[in-house]
Amino acid sequence: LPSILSGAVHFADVSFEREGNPVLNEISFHVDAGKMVGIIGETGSGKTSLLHLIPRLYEKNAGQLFLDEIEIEKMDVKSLRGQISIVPQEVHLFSGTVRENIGWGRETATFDEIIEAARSAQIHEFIDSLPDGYDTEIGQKGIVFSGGQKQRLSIARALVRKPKILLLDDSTSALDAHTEKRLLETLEGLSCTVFIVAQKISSIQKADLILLLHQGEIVAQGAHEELLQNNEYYYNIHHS
Ligand code: DUT
Ligand code: MG
Repeated sequence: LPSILSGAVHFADVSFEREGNPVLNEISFHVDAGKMVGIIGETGSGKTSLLHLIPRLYEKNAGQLFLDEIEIEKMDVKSLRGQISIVPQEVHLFSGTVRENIGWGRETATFDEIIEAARSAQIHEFIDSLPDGYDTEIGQKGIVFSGGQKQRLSIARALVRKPKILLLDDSTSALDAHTEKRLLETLEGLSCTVFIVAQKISSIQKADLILLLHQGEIVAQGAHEELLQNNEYYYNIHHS
């Protein structure tokens, strides 16, 4: 069924395993449309796996996953993926112009839409400062982007698709604190539910909902202040 999502996400006891090994265990949370979810947890705790379940890049083994009130299995996969953008943990740029790299996957995007996405991703000024601007070649024959520039280009590529759900997998780790803050403020202003996987609490402390993962389980969830007061484990990582 093709349906236009508002962006609400609901996990009900979702479990996921790979080759018989449990990766996520009975994950439950709810986020309303347009809100921001922060996910933290040590390496291997299941953050990437959790994100991948939403556009069905991975298939859960148990539980229910609803977008709005619809179970994801009841939706057309193409329509589902058309409304969800994921910025993968490993950024892939290809040989081609900056403009082509941002428009990749959405060939109908106009130049104005590409610029708007780049502005939101805090990369427009940098692109504009290049001698060839958006026509600059990336890759072996062209310029080499820094880690943080690649991350922002990759976020612009996700935004140009105008998603209802945006999944950022450790996509701000190479940004300085000031740029990251401006990016998050811009994302807050979009009518889009945003999931941000991060390594530092400072990257996600303004999120409406924070999920703390540990060995595939949510060991704490709530807003920053609430978690600081009520969860010793969260308090300890914040102060470590
Ligand atoms: N896993 C596999 N095969 C895969 C992907 C993951 O066995 O292709 C396992 C490894 C790990 C668990 O799933 O024990 C969770 O991995 P995930 O990549 O979801 O963890 P993460 O929290 O994203 O780790 P990192 O912070 O290193 O990105
Ligand atoms: Mg990961």
